[in-house]
Amino acid sequence: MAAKVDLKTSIDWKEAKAFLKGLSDKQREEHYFCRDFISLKKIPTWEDTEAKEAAGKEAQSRYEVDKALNEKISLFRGDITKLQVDAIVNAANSSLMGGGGVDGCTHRAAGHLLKEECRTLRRCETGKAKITGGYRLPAKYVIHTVGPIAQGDPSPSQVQELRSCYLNSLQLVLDHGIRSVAFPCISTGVFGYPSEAAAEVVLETLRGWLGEHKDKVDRLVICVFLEKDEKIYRKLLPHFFPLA
Ligand code: AR6
Repeated sequence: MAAKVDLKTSIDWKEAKAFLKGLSDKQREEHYFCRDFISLKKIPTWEDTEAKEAAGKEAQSRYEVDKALNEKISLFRGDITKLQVDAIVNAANSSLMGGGGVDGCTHRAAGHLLKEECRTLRRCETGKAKITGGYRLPAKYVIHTVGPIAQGDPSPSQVQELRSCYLNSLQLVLDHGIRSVAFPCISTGVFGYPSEAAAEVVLETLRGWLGEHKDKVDRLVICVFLEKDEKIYRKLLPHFFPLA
């Protein structure tokens, strides 16, 4: 067994990554940045959501009811860095060297080794995605994607770039055998993409992708941070993931 590595003081991200890979899920918990992490079991699926009663009885859905898909999607409001899922997605900038918003939170929580690994990835273009370890996060991986900067009405190419952020992240999910992944509301903070327009793109993209790949994942979590985003998703989800 590899010698124990202290993730707070280590300067070698490769060694730390190899060390974490050799640990069981239980053993990894000792290295998390927080104790109040939230396991996947504690995140209700859309099928089990307490909003079910109220959820869009009157909503005109564009899709058929599909219980299997409703069991694979969740809406969760809170800090994405606390989620014990296989991967969290980070709304990064093209330098991949950290910043504010969810990017700042992710780097603070994962610790300094995340930046060391990101440095080796060089840059990331808008709409593309790159993957690293999660280090001190409860998530094993971080998928870094760069959303479009859209102050005001997004152009057709910005819509496409936002869609690509989700699809390219999901491609990495498949490539790495990741079974659960949480997404923040990419581009809707500092990058200024209107929240409701973004949610439409996100839900259409996730519904389409899940329709094709549902057997390859256990859960896609939409992690909102702000109350206004929670309201938007509660309103729109029944249109894309109708409940019986
Ligand atoms: N957990 C979940 N969501 C969060 C968290 C958190 N801990 N913190 C913020 N959010 P933003 P962007 C939400 O600005 O618009 C950075 O400086 C937030 O409420 O983080 O893609 C990068 O380095 C919002 O809904 O990302 C880039 O330069 C969403 O995350 C730039 O910001 C996205 O807001 C990227 O801008």
